Amino acid sequence: MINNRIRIAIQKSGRLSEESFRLLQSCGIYIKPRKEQLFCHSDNFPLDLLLVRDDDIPSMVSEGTCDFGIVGTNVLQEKLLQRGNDAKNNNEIIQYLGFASCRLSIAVPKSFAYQDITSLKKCRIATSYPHLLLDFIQKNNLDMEITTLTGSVEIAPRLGIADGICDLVSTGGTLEANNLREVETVFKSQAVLIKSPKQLSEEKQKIAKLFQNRVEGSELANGSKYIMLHAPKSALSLIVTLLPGAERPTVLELQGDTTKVAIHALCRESIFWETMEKLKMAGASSILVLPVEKMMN
Ligand code: PRT
Ligand code: ZN
Repeated sequence: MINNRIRIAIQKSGRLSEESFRLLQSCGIYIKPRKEQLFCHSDNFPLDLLLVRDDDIPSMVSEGTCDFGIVGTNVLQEKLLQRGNDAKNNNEIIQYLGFASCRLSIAVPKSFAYQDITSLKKCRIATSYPHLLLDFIQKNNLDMEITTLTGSVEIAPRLGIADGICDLVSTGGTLEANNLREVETVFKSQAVLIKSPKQLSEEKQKIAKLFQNRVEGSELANGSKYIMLHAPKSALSLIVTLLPGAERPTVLELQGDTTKVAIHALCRESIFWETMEKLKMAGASSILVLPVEKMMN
């Protein structure tokens, strides 16, 4: 039997899971994950889901067990460096997804007399990302020792097994709670959609393209807003320049008022209160900002 369904690997349980499911949902793909089930399928789109640990996602996708995967670039790049940049087996990044943003940073105890990066000379740094750290060390011509730990990296200095750590940071709360100070950023990460380098059948390619277009549309909509407002005709050109990331706006006559127009525009950026206040000062009124749910170009 020919299987014309595509397969995506997402994290079973962790910081990527909820947003990964949300993304599929925003693509109109409905999946009901059942407890303890590692394989689920969608009834309304030819897509199956494999729920795994995030560390397994890059190899599952590069080997073609899954056609797509959602993973942090920290894990993706660590695995790539570990494999030695084998170009023909590289997963392709299809879309940056903007969630699970964090940075891999070097941190030292607050008591450490840190001045600049040269203060780290001969230091022992504990990390779960030895390849990303080694890459940073080599690119910056540094001289440090790496101690690889799989978890609880932040307590390594207190235990006396390292002078500092190199770990993921998002709010900085964990570093603060462990009396550590962030001193160097090694790598910036966010979740991405990756695609297998393995060739798909023609039928699967069509489904994959459809899926990619939906993800792209969902991401475009995510960062966009639709704005509607009334403006004096005399202020039209000034008001249009104030709209952030706007494409050509639609300008409509207002019934019963020849001095004003209605402006509708799609803005590819967030619209902050400051922008609305500037629009109002320029003469705009009845300003409405609406979220955009889906988009297709
Ligand atoms: O079980 P599995 O292997 O699937 O999960 P995991 O435990 O390896 O990963 P998980 O769910 O913790 O993280 C998955 C991915 O989320 C990571 O690979 C990153 O891409 C991303 N991410 C974003 C983070 C963080 N932010 C983050 N803050 N991953 C981990 N952390 C940890 C960090 O290691 C440290 O312990 O959170 C702590 C620091 O957070 P703050 O907010 O105190 O700075
Ligand atoms: Zn993991």
